Amino acid sequence: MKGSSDHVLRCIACGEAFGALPEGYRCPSCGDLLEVVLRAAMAPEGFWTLRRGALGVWAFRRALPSVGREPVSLGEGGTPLLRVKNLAELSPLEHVYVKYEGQNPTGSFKDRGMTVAVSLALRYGARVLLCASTGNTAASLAAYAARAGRRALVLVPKGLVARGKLAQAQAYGALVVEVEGNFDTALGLVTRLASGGSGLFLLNSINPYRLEGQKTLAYELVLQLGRAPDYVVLPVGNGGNISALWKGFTELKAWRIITTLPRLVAVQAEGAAPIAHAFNRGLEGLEPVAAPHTLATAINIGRPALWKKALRALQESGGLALTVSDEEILAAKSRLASGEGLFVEAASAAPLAALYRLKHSLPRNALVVCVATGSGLKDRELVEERAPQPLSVKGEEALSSLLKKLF
Ligand code: AN7
Repeated sequence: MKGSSDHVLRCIACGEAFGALPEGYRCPSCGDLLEVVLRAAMAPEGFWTLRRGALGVWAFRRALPSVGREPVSLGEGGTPLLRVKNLAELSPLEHVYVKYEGQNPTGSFKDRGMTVAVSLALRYGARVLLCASTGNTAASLAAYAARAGRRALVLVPKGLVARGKLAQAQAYGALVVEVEGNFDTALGLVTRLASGGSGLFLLNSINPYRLEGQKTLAYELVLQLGRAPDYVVLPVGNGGNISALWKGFTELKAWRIITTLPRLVAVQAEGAAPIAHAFNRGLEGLEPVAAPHTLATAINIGRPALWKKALRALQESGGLALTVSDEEILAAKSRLASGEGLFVEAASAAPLAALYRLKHSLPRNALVVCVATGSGLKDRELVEERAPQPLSVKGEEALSSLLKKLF
């Protein structure tokens, strides 16, 4: 395998550095997670001039590992940041925004990481691209593999993934294999498959190149707001996105582009909340949830591979972690759609559900961003199962009298 000389991969525990991804994607000495450390920095002037152009992951290529060729891209990033206008129930909070990541090419934030990691996979000579997934990573990997002209293999836990996400991955030409067990079982399987010189390249977020792409979410927020937010609230599953966001913000601070850092608020579903529990217990370590369950299937993860990076992000940012029930998630999902025109998937509504709980404990003038990680078209069945029968009328007269009653 071959890396590029503009970065090293450093172990988050023992600090040992490597020129390229080692076998197994973890530190060969101590087994812990790796992170990308770039040799170059971004100058503040260079950063702020980006405000004038179109946003997107590759607008920040100077802060990304070099891919040495045209990136494998579908136009990811550059998603809208929308101010919440109509949700009066968020009062007294005055400045709540939603970063709508559902607008990415395959409908979730995963595309930010996949464009970078798949581009690097080619540099590493990958033949087959591989991941385990609760759905969105699968769809994203499949799309970028298609774009790169590579085959994709995804393992998903049987019966625990939104049907539309599987169909989407299959439409892009991926081989989708269901396995007995949960996401954690599938991730264990792919991690073993990807080692041993198999030519299978792993694209789950233990692959630190994924997080490089995903950190651009932080960059975009700062460009869109002109400053760092005070709080960023996001759903947490495997812990990749929160780690990536924190990396992005801390880089901007180190480069003196921002002067303050946000507090990160991790939201998990009650039935799958090992990170929230570990953080709130005081960081003694992770106690995995053996049989996680939530209807927000995207975040139905009991043994998050990136728990250490996620806890570090929470601790360093002075953040918060909380759990919300499936009922609260569904209620928030419905309010975002009917109140703001934002149709998000269940996991992506968890931050709003959390804000309902937190609204009296945050400063009322705090600048708060909720990350809406995926589109509502992703788990349509949740809505379809609960939708009322449409009214039905026969003829124009019946329609007129119905409308008179309603409007
Ligand atoms: C919509 O697709 O893990 O904490 O395999 O799809 O970075 O795991 C999805 C995760 C939040 C949690 N929101 O992010 C997968 C997968 C949505 C998601 C998360 C996921 P991480």
